[in-house]
Amino acid sequence: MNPPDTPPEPLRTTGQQLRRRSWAEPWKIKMVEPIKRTTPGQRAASLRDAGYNTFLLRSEDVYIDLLTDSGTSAMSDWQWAGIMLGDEAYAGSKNFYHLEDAVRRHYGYRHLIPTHQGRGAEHILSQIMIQPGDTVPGNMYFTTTRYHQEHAGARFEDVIIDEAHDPTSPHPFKGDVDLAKLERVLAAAKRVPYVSLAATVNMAGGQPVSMANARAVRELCLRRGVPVMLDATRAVENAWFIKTREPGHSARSCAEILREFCSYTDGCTMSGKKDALVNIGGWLSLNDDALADRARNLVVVYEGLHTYGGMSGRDMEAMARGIVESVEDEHMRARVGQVEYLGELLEAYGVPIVVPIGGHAVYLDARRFYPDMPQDNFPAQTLAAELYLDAGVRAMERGIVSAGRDRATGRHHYPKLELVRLTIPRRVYTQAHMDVVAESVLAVHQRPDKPRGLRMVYEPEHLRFFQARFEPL
Ligand code: P61
Repeated sequence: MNPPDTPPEPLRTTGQQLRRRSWAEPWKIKMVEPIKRTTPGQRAASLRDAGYNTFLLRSEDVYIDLLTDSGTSAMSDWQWAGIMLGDEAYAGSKNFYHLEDAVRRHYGYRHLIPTHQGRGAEHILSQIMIQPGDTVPGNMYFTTTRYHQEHAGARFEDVIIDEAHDPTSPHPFKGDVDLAKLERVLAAAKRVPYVSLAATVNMAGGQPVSMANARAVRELCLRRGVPVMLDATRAVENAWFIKTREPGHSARSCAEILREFCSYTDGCTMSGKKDALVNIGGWLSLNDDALADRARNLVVVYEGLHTYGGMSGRDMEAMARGIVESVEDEHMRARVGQVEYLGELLEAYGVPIVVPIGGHAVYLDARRFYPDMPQDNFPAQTLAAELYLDAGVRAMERGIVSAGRDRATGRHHYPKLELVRLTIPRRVYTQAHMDVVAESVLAVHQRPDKPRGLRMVYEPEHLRFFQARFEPL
């Protein structure tokens, strides 16, 4: 073992110098869940049955499941122990107060309204703040967030920096708001109920917002009297990027950074299924007393009593404990480090991915996989299907299918980004799984015979990507 201050010797293998890693995951595995491989024939049949939509596959037919990091985390023994301490009282469960304490301590907001998951919080927030005809500016849309804003009568305006729409731009904070764009929207709109600020912007590739930008958005909005509402779903991952990329923050803890970041906002919606390391749960936080009263009033209509909001006592306990674990620097280093490992492997293989590598996922650039395929043939949907066929790896389309249709014109939105997301569940897969994924992506990338694409044969009315069906062209 090296004394703590001695830099480790680089490892030498046959002529190569390898970077020596001084850290590994800060946990060991206590329980395993078997997964099984499938044959090419089985995968072809499963994909056909699923209408070439990875959301419609049965999970038992998947080998390595990178559909999402949502609700797919492995809980710790401390969280599982908390499950046994569930207080299932209808009202005033002690676990609610533990959760309230954890959210106040780590996110800093005054009021906590629990919800069954993130979109439950988005629904309540949109209903209490938005009036028909409003405009909601935000740093790139997210599917459910925009859905609830539009459902309440608002129009969403994208005010993210241009670099976010360019998968090759190495900008370290591609989640940043373009302040000039925001100024223009604030000046032109009839009414802006709030600015919707998302941490580590999902649709841009898991790209973070800098502390400086959050502060600047706050100052601009204060001058205009407009509140800022955070989508805190992956705000701890955002804090890790601030720590590692933004000058002046390297000596601070993720926990400290998170508190400061949230302090520039007036409330948040949260899907606890991501950062907070649980399989279900979410919340709405607000600082304003009157607004919180309205939210508590509405939560009983759609979610449940204001002290459980659709969660059981044990779920709230697991989430309270998950929050505490999620802000640990060592956890975040391993979490984001694993995503980076897969991304760097793919880069080394010459596979076109979104750079910089995101916090929760590596995003493949389907346009560069299939440069001749028109966007109307759904390149990212096609690539996700091809990946599944190759080795049973399940990924998610994040392109034209996810973007849906413009409510006013009924035409497809044509997003600049046509991506496939390889999303890494927290504390679930090993480095060997990542190696297999990278090899499969490489095989698909190198295949000389390119598919022609897909056509949509069934299109649901709401959030179509979840249940749409396709056929190969
Ligand atoms: C995901 F294909 N994300 O990334 P809920 N905000 C943000 C999210 O990432 C998020 C929610 C709010 C999911 C699940 C999912 O188009 C999709 O707890 C930044 O899922 O309700 C969820 O939180 C909503 C997958 C959601 C999708 C929508 O995989």
